[in-house]
Amino acid sequence: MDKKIIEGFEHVRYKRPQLSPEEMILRSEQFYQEMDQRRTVREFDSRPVPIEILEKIILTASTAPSGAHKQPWTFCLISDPSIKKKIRDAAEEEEKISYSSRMPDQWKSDLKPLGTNWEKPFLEEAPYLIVVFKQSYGMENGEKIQHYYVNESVGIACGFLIAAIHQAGLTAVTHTPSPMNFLSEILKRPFNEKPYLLIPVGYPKAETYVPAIKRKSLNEIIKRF
Ligand code: IYR
Repeated sequence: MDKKIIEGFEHVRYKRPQLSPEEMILRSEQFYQEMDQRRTVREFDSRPVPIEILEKIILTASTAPSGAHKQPWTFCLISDPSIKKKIRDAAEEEEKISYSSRMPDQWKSDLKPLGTNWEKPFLEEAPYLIVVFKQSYGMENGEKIQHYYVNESVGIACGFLIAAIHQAGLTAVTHTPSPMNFLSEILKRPFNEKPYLLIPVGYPKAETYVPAIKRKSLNEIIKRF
């Protein structure tokens, strides 16, 4: 039986191929090794990327679980150079103030090893910008739709998005200009949507360096019970 009615709602049978424990161990190891190669990259090659890849990456993000399956997200995909420039100018204006007066010294010294500053050339250099908006509530035919666990849902979708970008052979930076309401204005988003993350995507520049950071070991992050 592939379908079943439960309390008046149709359910479909869920099936996944059965893997042996050995195969599962191998696959989990391979996926970890692949994801461990992911690095945040802030320097992009301006080589174009086929848009189908970006569309598939966004579809992958949309497979994330969400509160009551409300899918409270909008992904703005930007390739228009004039919009990228507007976003860069507005982001740099905010970041300039942040780095010079809003961020405490501790924060700036914590960022020193990563080599960030107020300048954001990647906002124009990357072939695509994805701006993820969270929908605090939905709007359908002028009616408000309740959304649930919006931050959790959109955060998980962004995780899927970043994993999909890496798996496709591209790189990204999770950029959080602050404040970022300028994104709502430039992209003319409705009132129920708030900017969540700005993610430039592309190929890394031919010769790119990233900070020599280490990830915490399993023993540092796991507590067994
Ligand atoms: N939003 C600023 C500062 C910044 C903050 C953190 I926490 C980072 O991990 C990286 C940067 C910027 O984008 O430069």
